[in-house]
Amino acid sequence: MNDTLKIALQKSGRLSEGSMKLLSNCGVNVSNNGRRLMAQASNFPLEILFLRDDDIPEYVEDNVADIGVLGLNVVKEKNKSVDIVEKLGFSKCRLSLAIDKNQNYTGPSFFNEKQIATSYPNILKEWLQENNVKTDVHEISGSVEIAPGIGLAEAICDIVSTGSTLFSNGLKEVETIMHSEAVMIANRNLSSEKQTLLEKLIFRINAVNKAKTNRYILLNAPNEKLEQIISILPGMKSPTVTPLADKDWSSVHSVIGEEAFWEVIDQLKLAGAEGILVVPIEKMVL
Ligand code: PRT
Ligand code: ZN
Repeated sequence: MNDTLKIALQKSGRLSEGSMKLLSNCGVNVSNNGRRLMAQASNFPLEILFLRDDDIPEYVEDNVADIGVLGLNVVKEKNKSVDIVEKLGFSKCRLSLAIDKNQNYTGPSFFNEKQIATSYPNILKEWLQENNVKTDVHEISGSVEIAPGIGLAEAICDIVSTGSTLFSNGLKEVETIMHSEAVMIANRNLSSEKQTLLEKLIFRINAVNKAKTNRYILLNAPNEKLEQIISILPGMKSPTVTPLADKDWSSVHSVIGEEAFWEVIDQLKLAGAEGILVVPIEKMVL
Protein backbone atom coordinates (compact mmCIF):
# COMPACT_ATOMS: atom_id res chain seq x y z
CA MET A 1 0.00 0.00 0.00
CA ASN A 2 1.34 3.43 -0.97
CA ASP A 3 0.92 5.26 2.30
CA THR A 4 1.87 8.87 2.88
CA LEU A 5 2.95 10.17 6.26
CA LYS A 6 1.36 13.49 7.22
CA ILE A 7 3.50 15.86 9.25
CA ALA A 8 2.23 19.05 10.92
CA LEU A 9 4.73 21.89 11.12
CA GLN A 10 4.37 25.43 12.45
CA LYS A 11 3.29 27.69 9.60
CA SER A 12 5.25 30.74 10.65
CA GLY A 13 7.10 31.44 13.83
CA ARG A 14 10.13 30.42 15.82
CA LEU A 15 9.88 26.75 14.85
CA SER A 16 9.37 27.12 11.10
CA GLU A 17 12.96 27.50 9.99
CA GLY A 18 14.26 24.67 12.18
CA SER A 19 11.43 22.38 11.05
CA MET A 20 12.09 22.94 7.35
CA LYS A 21 15.81 22.53 7.92
CA LEU A 22 15.16 19.25 9.72
CA LEU A 23 13.41 17.90 6.63
CA SER A 24 16.09 19.13 4.23
CA ASN A 25 18.84 17.64 6.44
CA CYS A 26 16.99 14.34 6.12
CA GLY A 27 17.15 14.65 2.34
CA VAL A 28 13.42 15.37 2.07
CA ASN A 29 12.71 17.98 -0.62
CA VAL A 30 9.74 20.25 -0.11
CA SER A 31 9.11 22.92 -2.71
CA ASN A 32 8.88 26.43 -1.33
CA ASN A 33 5.56 26.58 0.47
CA GLY A 34 4.92 30.33 0.34
CA ARG A 35 1.50 30.92 1.75
CA ARG A 36 0.16 27.45 1.12
CA LEU A 37 -1.28 25.35 3.95
CA MET A 38 -0.17 22.06 2.49
CA ALA A 39 2.80 20.76 0.54
CA GLN A 40 4.07 17.45 -0.75
CA ALA A 41 7.64 16.21 -0.54
CA SER A 42 8.97 15.28 -3.96
CA ASN A 43 11.23 12.40 -2.94
CA PHE A 44 9.68 10.95 0.25
CA PRO A 45 6.05 9.92 0.89
CA LEU A 46 5.45 12.90 3.14
CA GLU A 47 2.68 15.48 3.14
CA ILE A 48 3.24 18.66 5.12
CA LEU A 49 0.46 20.59 6.86
CA PHE A 50 1.34 24.09 8.00
CA LEU A 51 -0.53 25.02 11.20
CA ARG A 52 -0.36 27.15 14.34
CA ASP A 53 1.79 25.33 16.85
CA ASP A 54 -1.00 25.32 19.48
CA ASP A 55 -3.23 23.26 17.15
CA ILE A 56 -0.65 20.58 16.37
CA PRO A 57 -1.15 18.27 19.42
CA GLU A 58 -4.89 18.03 18.82
CA TYR A 59 -4.48 17.42 15.09
CA VAL A 60 -2.01 14.63 15.81
CA GLU A 61 -4.24 13.10 18.47
CA ASP A 62 -7.22 13.23 16.06
CA ASN A 63 -5.28 11.66 13.19
CA VAL A 64 -5.54 14.72 10.94
CA ALA A 65 -1.74 14.61 10.98
CA ASP A 66 0.30 11.51 11.86
CA ILE A 67 3.24 13.34 13.35
CA GLY A 68 4.13 16.92 14.27
CA VAL A 69 6.98 19.17 15.29
CA LEU A 70 6.54 21.71 18.10
CA GLY A 71 7.90 22.92 21.41
CA LEU A 72 7.83 20.49 24.35
CA ASN A 73 6.25 23.35 26.35
CA VAL A 74 3.15 23.30 24.13
CA VAL A 75 3.00 19.48 24.11
CA LYS A 76 2.98 19.46 27.93
CA GLU A 77 0.50 22.31 28.21
CA LYS A 78 -2.03 20.79 25.80
CA ASN A 79 -1.64 17.36 27.42
CA LYS A 80 -3.12 15.45 24.47
CA SER A 81 -2.75 11.74 24.06
CA VAL A 82 0.26 11.66 21.71
CA ASP A 83 3.75 10.15 21.96
CA ILE A 84 6.94 12.18 22.05
CA VAL A 85 9.14 10.21 19.67
CA GLU A 86 12.25 12.37 19.29
CA LYS A 87 13.92 15.41 20.80
CA LEU A 88 15.13 17.64 18.00
CA GLY A 89 17.60 19.98 19.67
CA PHE A 90 16.44 23.32 18.23
CA SER A 91 14.27 26.21 19.53
CA LYS A 92 15.61 25.62 23.02
CA CYS A 93 14.09 27.75 25.77
CA ARG A 94 12.72 27.47 29.30
CA LEU A 95 9.46 28.22 31.04
CA SER A 96 10.18 30.38 34.06
CA LEU A 97 8.59 32.40 36.81
CA ALA A 98 9.62 36.05 36.97
CA ILE A 99 8.90 38.87 39.38
CA ASP A 100 9.66 42.59 39.72
CA LYS A 101 13.44 42.92 39.84
CA ASN A 102 13.27 44.98 43.04
CA GLN A 103 11.34 42.34 45.01
CA ASN A 104 13.15 40.05 47.38
CA TYR A 105 12.57 36.42 46.32
CA THR A 106 12.23 34.04 49.22
CA GLY A 107 11.41 30.75 47.47
CA PRO A 108 8.19 29.21 46.13
CA SER A 109 6.15 30.44 49.12
CA PHE A 110 6.71 33.97 47.76
CA PHE A 111 3.92 33.21 45.26
CA ASN A 112 1.27 32.50 47.92
CA GLU A 113 -1.72 34.79 47.29
CA LYS A 114 0.09 36.46 44.37
CA GLN A 115 -1.58 36.73 40.97
CA ILE A 116 0.50 35.10 38.24
CA ALA A 117 -0.12 35.82 34.54
CA THR A 118 0.71 33.08 32.03
CA SER A 119 -0.18 31.40 28.76
CA TYR A 120 0.74 28.07 30.36
CA PRO A 121 -1.88 27.60 33.11
CA ASN A 122 -1.72 23.80 33.21
CA ILE A 123 2.05 23.48 33.58
CA LEU A 124 2.06 26.33 36.10
CA LYS A 125 -0.76 24.88 38.20
CA GLU A 126 1.10 21.58 38.42
CA TRP A 127 4.26 23.34 39.63
CA LEU A 128 2.26 25.39 42.17
CA GLN A 129 0.66 22.26 43.52
CA GLU A 130 3.99 20.41 43.79
CA ASN A 131 5.40 23.37 45.70
CA ASN A 132 2.36 23.86 47.95
CA VAL A 133 1.64 27.33 46.65
CA LYS A 134 -1.94 28.58 46.94
CA THR A 135 -2.70 31.32 44.49
CA ASP A 136 -4.61 32.47 41.41
CA VAL A 137 -3.43 31.87 37.88
CA HIS A 138 -4.43 34.54 35.41
CA GLU A 139 -4.45 33.11 31.88
CA ILE A 140 -3.58 35.51 29.07
CA SER A 141 -2.69 34.62 25.52
CA GLY A 142 0.14 37.01 24.68
CA SER A 143 2.39 39.85 25.86
CA VAL A 144 2.56 38.22 29.28
CA GLU A 145 5.65 40.22 30.21
CA ILE A 146 3.72 43.49 30.41
CA ALA A 147 1.16 42.15 32.92
CA PRO A 148 3.02 43.27 36.08
CA GLY A 149 3.70 46.73 34.63
CA ILE A 150 0.01 47.38 33.95
CA GLY A 151 -1.11 45.98 37.28
CA LEU A 152 -2.69 42.82 35.89
CA ALA A 153 -0.50 40.47 37.92
CA GLU A 154 2.36 40.46 40.41
CA ALA A 155 4.38 37.79 38.66
CA ILE A 156 4.53 36.02 35.32
CA CYS A 157 5.28 32.54 34.06
CA ASP A 158 6.56 32.72 30.50
CA ILE A 159 9.03 31.41 27.95
CA VAL A 160 12.55 32.77 28.35
CA SER A 161 15.36 32.43 25.89
CA THR A 162 18.02 35.15 26.25
CA GLY A 163 16.27 36.89 29.15
CA SER A 164 16.27 40.26 27.41
CA THR A 165 12.45 40.53 27.33
CA LEU A 166 12.32 40.10 31.11
CA PHE A 167 15.15 42.56 31.59
CA SER A 168 13.59 45.28 29.47
CA ASN A 169 10.34 44.91 31.41
CA GLY A 170 12.02 45.30 34.79
CA LEU A 171 11.55 41.63 35.72
CA LYS A 172 13.89 38.94 37.04
CA GLU A 173 13.73 35.18 36.56
CA VAL A 174 13.41 33.36 39.88
CA GLU A 175 12.33 29.78 39.08
CA THR A 176 12.71 27.57 36.01
CA ILE A 177 9.67 25.34 35.70
CA MET A 178 10.73 23.37 32.65
CA HIS A 179 13.33 23.24 29.89
CA SER A 180 12.00 22.97 26.37
CA GLU A 181 13.13 22.28 22.83
CA ALA A 182 11.44 21.25 19.60
CA VAL A 183 10.22 17.64 19.69
CA MET A 184 8.52 15.29 17.28
CA ILE A 185 5.20 13.87 18.40
CA ALA A 186 3.26 11.02 16.85
CA ASN A 187 -0.25 9.64 16.85
CA ARG A 188 -0.53 6.56 19.07
CA ASN A 189 -2.27 4.38 16.49
CA LEU A 190 -0.21 4.68 13.34
CA SER A 191 -0.65 1.95 10.75
CA SER A 192 2.39 -0.28 10.37
CA GLU A 193 3.12 1.32 6.97
CA LYS A 194 3.18 4.77 8.54
CA GLN A 195 5.20 3.51 11.49
CA THR A 196 7.80 2.24 9.03
CA LEU A 197 7.95 5.64 7.32
CA LEU A 198 8.30 7.37 10.70
CA GLU A 199 11.16 5.04 11.66
CA LYS A 200 12.86 5.84 8.38
CA LEU A 201 12.59 9.55 9.11
CA ILE A 202 13.84 9.16 12.68
CA PHE A 203 16.75 7.07 11.47
CA ARG A 204 17.76 9.95 9.21
CA ILE A 205 17.31 12.54 11.98
CA ASN A 206 19.60 10.50 14.25
CA ALA A 207 22.21 10.19 11.51
CA VAL A 208 22.25 13.97 11.08
CA ASN A 209 22.32 14.69 14.82
CA LYS A 210 25.11 12.18 15.48
CA ALA A 211 27.15 13.67 12.65
CA LYS A 212 26.82 17.13 14.21
CA THR A 213 28.53 16.07 17.42
CA ASN A 214 31.29 13.98 15.84
CA ARG A 215 34.36 14.75 13.73
CA TYR A 216 36.38 12.65 11.32
CA ILE A 217 40.06 12.68 12.20
CA LEU A 218 43.01 11.77 9.95
CA LEU A 219 46.61 11.71 11.15
CA ASN A 220 50.03 10.34 10.39
CA ALA A 221 51.66 8.11 12.98
CA PRO A 222 55.16 6.65 13.23
CA ASN A 223 54.73 2.86 13.17
CA GLU A 224 56.52 2.33 16.47
CA LYS A 225 53.89 4.58 18.15
CA LEU A 226 50.90 3.15 16.30
CA GLU A 227 49.60 1.01 19.11
CA GLN A 228 49.73 3.85 21.63
CA ILE A 229 48.04 6.29 19.22
CA ILE A 230 45.27 3.83 18.41
CA SER A 231 44.62 3.32 22.12
CA ILE A 232 43.96 7.08 22.50
CA LEU A 233 41.32 7.18 19.74
CA PRO A 234 37.80 6.38 20.98
CA GLY A 235 36.49 5.53 17.47
CA MET A 236 33.31 3.78 16.42
CA LYS A 237 35.00 0.41 16.08
CA SER A 238 38.70 0.19 15.42
CA PRO A 239 40.39 2.91 13.35
CA THR A 240 41.41 2.51 9.71
CA VAL A 241 45.18 2.20 9.36
CA THR A 242 46.85 2.43 5.93
CA PRO A 243 50.56 2.47 5.11
CA LEU A 244 52.18 5.68 3.83
CA ALA A 245 54.83 5.90 1.08
CA ASP A 246 57.37 6.27 3.86
CA LYS A 247 57.40 2.70 5.22
CA ASP A 248 57.97 3.81 8.83
CA TRP A 249 54.71 5.77 8.91
CA SER A 250 50.99 5.00 8.69
CA SER A 251 47.85 7.04 8.15
CA VAL A 252 45.16 6.60 10.82
CA HIS A 253 41.47 7.54 10.31
CA SER A 254 38.83 7.58 13.01
CA VAL A 255 35.80 9.39 14.47
CA ILE A 256 35.91 11.41 17.67
CA GLY A 257 33.20 13.08 19.71
CA GLU A 258 33.13 16.85 20.06
CA GLU A 259 33.26 16.71 23.86
CA ALA A 260 36.55 14.77 24.04
CA PHE A 261 38.03 16.59 21.09
CA TRP A 262 40.82 18.88 22.43
CA GLU A 263 41.94 16.45 25.07
CA VAL A 264 42.32 13.68 22.49
CA ILE A 265 44.23 15.97 20.10
CA ASP A 266 46.68 16.94 22.87
CA GLN A 267 47.30 13.31 23.76
CA LEU A 268 47.78 12.37 20.09
CA LYS A 269 50.39 15.09 19.60
CA LEU A 270 52.22 14.02 22.72
CA ALA A 271 52.22 10.43 21.46
CA GLY A 272 53.91 11.51 18.20
CA ALA A 273 51.01 11.98 15.76
CA GLU A 274 51.61 14.49 12.97
CA GLY A 275 49.59 16.11 10.19
CA ILE A 276 46.36 15.90 12.17
CA LEU A 277 43.31 16.84 10.09
CA VAL A 278 39.80 17.16 11.54
CA VAL A 279 36.82 17.34 9.20
CA PRO A 280 33.06 17.64 9.76
CA ILE A 281 30.83 14.67 9.05
CA GLU A 282 27.64 15.19 7.08
CA LYS A 283 25.73 12.04 8.02
CA MET A 284 26.60 9.22 10.36
CA VAL A 285 24.91 5.87 9.92
CA LEU A 286 25.81 3.33 12.56
O1 PRT B 1 1.50 31.51 15.57
P1 PRT B 1 1.84 30.33 16.40
O2 PRT B 1 0.80 30.05 17.48
O3 PRT B 1 2.16 29.14 15.57
O4 PRT B 1 3.21 30.70 17.15
P2 PRT B 1 3.49 31.28 18.61
O5 PRT B 1 3.53 32.77 18.51
O6 PRT B 1 2.57 30.66 19.61
O7 PRT B 1 4.90 30.67 18.91
P3 PRT B 1 6.38 31.19 18.60
O8 PRT B 1 6.68 31.07 17.14
O9 PRT B 1 6.63 32.50 19.26
O10 PRT B 1 7.20 30.08 19.42
C1 PRT B 1 7.10 28.74 19.09
C2 PRT B 1 7.93 27.93 20.08
O11 PRT B 1 9.30 28.37 20.04
C3 PRT B 1 7.57 28.09 21.54
O12 PRT B 1 6.45 27.29 21.91
C4 PRT B 1 8.84 27.63 22.24
O13 PRT B 1 8.87 26.22 22.31
C5 PRT B 1 9.95 28.07 21.27
N1 PRT B 1 10.69 29.27 21.70
C6 PRT B 1 12.05 29.35 21.76
C7 PRT B 1 10.20 30.45 22.10
C8 PRT B 1 11.29 31.28 22.39
N2 PRT B 1 12.42 30.57 22.17
C9 PRT B 1 11.06 32.64 22.84
N3 PRT B 1 12.03 33.34 23.09
N4 PRT B 1 8.93 30.92 22.22
C10 PRT B 1 8.71 32.18 22.62
N5 PRT B 1 9.72 33.05 22.94
C11 PRT B 1 9.28 34.44 23.35
C12 PRT B 1 8.74 34.50 24.78
O14 PRT B 1 7.34 34.23 24.80
C13 PRT B 1 9.06 35.93 25.20
O15 PRT B 1 8.08 36.82 24.73
O16 PRT B 1 10.34 35.34 23.31
C14 PRT B 1 10.34 36.18 24.45
C15 PRT B 1 11.51 35.86 25.35
O17 PRT B 1 12.71 35.79 24.62
P4 PRT B 1 14.04 36.38 25.25
O18 PRT B 1 15.12 35.98 24.27
O19 PRT B 1 13.88 37.88 25.33
O20 PRT B 1 14.24 35.76 26.60
ZN1 ZN C 1 1.25 29.36 19.33
